[in-house]
Formats: sequence, C-alpha cells, structure tokens
Amino acid sequence: MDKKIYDVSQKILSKNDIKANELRQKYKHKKLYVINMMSSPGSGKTTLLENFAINDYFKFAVIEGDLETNRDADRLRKRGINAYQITTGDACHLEASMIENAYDVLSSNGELENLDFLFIENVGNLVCPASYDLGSNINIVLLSTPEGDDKVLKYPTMFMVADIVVVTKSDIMEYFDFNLENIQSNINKINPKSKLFVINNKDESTIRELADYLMWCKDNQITSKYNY
Ligand SMILES: Nc1nc2c(ncn2[C@@H]2O[C@H](COP(=O)(O)OP(=O)(O)OP(=O)(O)O)[C@@H](O)[C@H]2O)c(=O)[nH]1
Ligand SMILES: [Mg+2]
Repeated sequence: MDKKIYDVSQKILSKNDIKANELRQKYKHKKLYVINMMSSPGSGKTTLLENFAINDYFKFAVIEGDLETNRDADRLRKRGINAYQITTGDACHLEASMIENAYDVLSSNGELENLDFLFIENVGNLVCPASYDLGSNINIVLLSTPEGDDKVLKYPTMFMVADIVVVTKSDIMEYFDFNLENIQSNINKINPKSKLFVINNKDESTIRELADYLMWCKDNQITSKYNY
C-alpha cells in the first residue's frame, strides 16, 4: 500500500520536473530572471511586491497563485504591474504546467518585454510549494515575525530550498518574542548557504537592501542549486 502511494507521487513529480525544464528554456530565451516566492498565508509576499513597485527599483511582472480570487493580481495592477492570477481551486501549490499557461498568456500579450524579473507568488503554504520546481532561478522564502522563530526547524523542507530567507514584519517583532539569533542559527543548521534579510514595510531602507541584492543576483545570473 505504502509503495503504491510512493510510486504515484514519483510519477507526478517527474512530470512536473520535465515541464519545469521546458520553462527554464523559455525564461532563458527571453532573458528573464525568475524568482519563486514562498511563505505561509499572510507573511507579506504581495506587500513586498507592492513595495518594489512603489519604489520603482526595477521592472517586473508577476504570476500570482491563490486558491481563490483575483485580489493579489488586482493589488499589483493598481501599482502598474502586469500580473496574471492563477486560481488553483483546492491545490495548495503551483505546478510548472500552471506557470506555463500563465507565462504563454503574458508573453503573447507582450507583457514580458524588457523586464528585470518575473516573480511567481506561490500559494500561501509553508509545505507543498517547496516540492515543485517551477523553473525559477532562485527561491525566496518569507517568514513573518508573528509566525514564530521556531518555524525554520518545524518546516525544514521549505527552508532547505531557500536561496534567500526574508524575515518580514520586523516592526512588530518585539510583541512576538521573535528571536533573530534563533533564526540565523537554525538556518545555519539546515541551509547555511541561504542569505538572511530582515524587512518591514515601514522602513524603505530594508526593502531597498533586498531589492539591491536581487539585482546583484540577476546581474551575476545566480542560479539556485535547488532548482535542478
Ligand atoms: N506590521 C506589518 N504588517 C505587514 C508587513 N508586511 C505586510 N503586512 C501586513 O500583513 C498582511 C498580509 O500581507 P500580504 O502581503 O497580503 O501577505 P501574503 O503573503 O501576500 O498573503 P497570501 O497571498 O494570502 O499568502 C497585510 O495586512 C499586510 O498589510 C510589515 O512589514 N509590517
Ligand atoms: Mg499575497
């Protein structure tokens, strides 16, 4: 019984991996640097993208993933960003085949020209998205201070695939006994090569520091070892 379940899951993942490799070629052809953003619901993914748009650090488009509603894509369009909303229904993660459809629509509408980045905002979930390669260059994992500083060790798979870990909502850190030293030492244990940033949406300098690092990653064509 257990073996059957294992075999089926292997088959689904390898189908996704084939599609992710095709996506990688498409991104390369268009010279697009692609970033997969993952976190629990409400950690601040869309807010961070809004801040990138407001401060106009670079040019980007977004593929949004949510179970329902177009709310996040609408929020970004209001900031002048080309955004495509995927609604997954009951699927707790994005898969490469979903990204391919969204990518093809954005591309045929001419909405992927002359960009620095294509961001993929994954479905809010600290578990499943970590297992699905979307062909991205790098992965960013956000963790907000109200979620607690024990989450790196409790959800290690997600933090193991992170190239960048971003602690968000540092403005309210003191109310949640969130300890940054715990975060850094736990990341050092499971994924010492990932880089840690601490941001909040009321302090533009923290957002700019992250934006500058993303530009550096793009300029140096940094590609994640987790993205196969
Ligand atoms: N205090 C504080 N609140 C923040 C910060 N960043 C985001 N928020 C708030 O957190 C809430 C959720 O933010 P979103 O950006 O929608 O979170 P998300 O990760 O996109 O959520 P999903 O798309 O549902 O997974 C909103 O009410 C934001 O205003 C921050 O730096 N500080
Ligand atoms: Mg969002």
